[in-house]
Amino acid sequence: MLNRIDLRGAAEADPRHLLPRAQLDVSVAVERIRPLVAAVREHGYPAVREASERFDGVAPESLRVPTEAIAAAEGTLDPQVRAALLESIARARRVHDEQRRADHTTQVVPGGTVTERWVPVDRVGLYVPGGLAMYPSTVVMNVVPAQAAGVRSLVVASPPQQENGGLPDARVLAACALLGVDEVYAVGGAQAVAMLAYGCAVDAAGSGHCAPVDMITGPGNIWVTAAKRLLRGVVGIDAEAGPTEIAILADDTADPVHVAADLISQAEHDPLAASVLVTPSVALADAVDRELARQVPVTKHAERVGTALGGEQSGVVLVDDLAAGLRVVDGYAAEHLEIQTVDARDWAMRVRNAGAIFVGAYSPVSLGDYCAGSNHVLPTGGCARHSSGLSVQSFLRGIHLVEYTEAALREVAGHVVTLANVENLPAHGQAVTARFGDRA
Ligand code: HSO
Ligand code: ZN
Repeated sequence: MLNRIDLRGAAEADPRHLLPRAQLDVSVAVERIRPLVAAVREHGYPAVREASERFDGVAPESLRVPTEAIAAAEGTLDPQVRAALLESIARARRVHDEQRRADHTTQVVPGGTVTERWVPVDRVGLYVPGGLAMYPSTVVMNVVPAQAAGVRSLVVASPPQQENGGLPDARVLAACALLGVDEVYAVGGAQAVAMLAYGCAVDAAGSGHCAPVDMITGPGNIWVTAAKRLLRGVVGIDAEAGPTEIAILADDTADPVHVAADLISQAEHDPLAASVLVTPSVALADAVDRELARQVPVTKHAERVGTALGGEQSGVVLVDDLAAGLRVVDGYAAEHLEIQTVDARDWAMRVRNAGAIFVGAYSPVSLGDYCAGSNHVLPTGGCARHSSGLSVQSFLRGIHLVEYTEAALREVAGHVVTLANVENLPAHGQAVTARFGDRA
């Protein structure tokens, strides 16, 4: 089922070309949504409403979801789902709260300090897709770090659903209620991103207003991604999410039943999802193939999973040993990397590039998707080489506070003047020496 890529004996192979990734071309979509974004900026509510009618087939009179509807959605939650969501929220809160960076002051010289102050973004908009890609767990994974950072104002936008009377999906509303988010808009697509970025009235009478946000996070289809790319700069955005990926570095101590199940689990998201096994053990590769042949036909989304596993983006990579395997997974820079080997933690600590690492037999990716406490919004498409997943830090800005006394400034003044002169910016030097009676 999985393509086999044999790198045994290959010196320092660069796996990036051997494990191709699906490329999404967003630039064409950016041009297509440019007029809509401009219309929302210029006209506000009527443009958003018109786009909602056109793309979602429904346009609520008021874009703002009444708080009673959010509370009511929580009431309809199945008790088991509610308990699981609350556990997911509690664990994520515990981790993200503890990871908030503390301000740090460095005394550079006596009388001269630099403090890094971590200040939350003021207002954040979270986009939550509708339909197949609607995950209450993603609401949790976006809202929890923003709240842990201390974001004061958090708003959710999600497409109106015809079958829910023009409100967003009830599970999205319920997740908002459990997280304490009460500003929710029934708006989807590029028009939602534009509305969040520019702000607009929420009904024809202008009786309410959605204030512009400073940052937009959350997944979405190609139109949402295009709007986020277009509006980057007007607002901050998170990374552009591509199809999900799992890589597993495993040796012959790994259980093929687990390995196969984990490869299938992420393939379930998308026919373009990538599932990659990297192993020095041919016996394991064979056993995983047999397991896949057994497990795939009986999994609920067998067709999607089969397409993803059989696609060129997925495969088994055979390597000489775990050290060679480590080079492969580092080159690939997977969104999710599982280590199922002897001394799994030691190998995990040597990994340089991965969105998140799942260590040992009992830390599968799906645990991280829901209930580990870690965040499941992670860099895809090799972006783990330079980026991190969503975290409390994503919603904080570090502001340097520079505090020097007169004596400390006087002591370094000569160096400032020298550097200013070498850059032919003498007024910079003057700004220092003017304080010590040296007038230009
Ligand atoms: N594995 C996905 C997140 C997710 N899984 C949501 C289930 N629901 C990307 O990390
Ligand atoms: Zn998942």
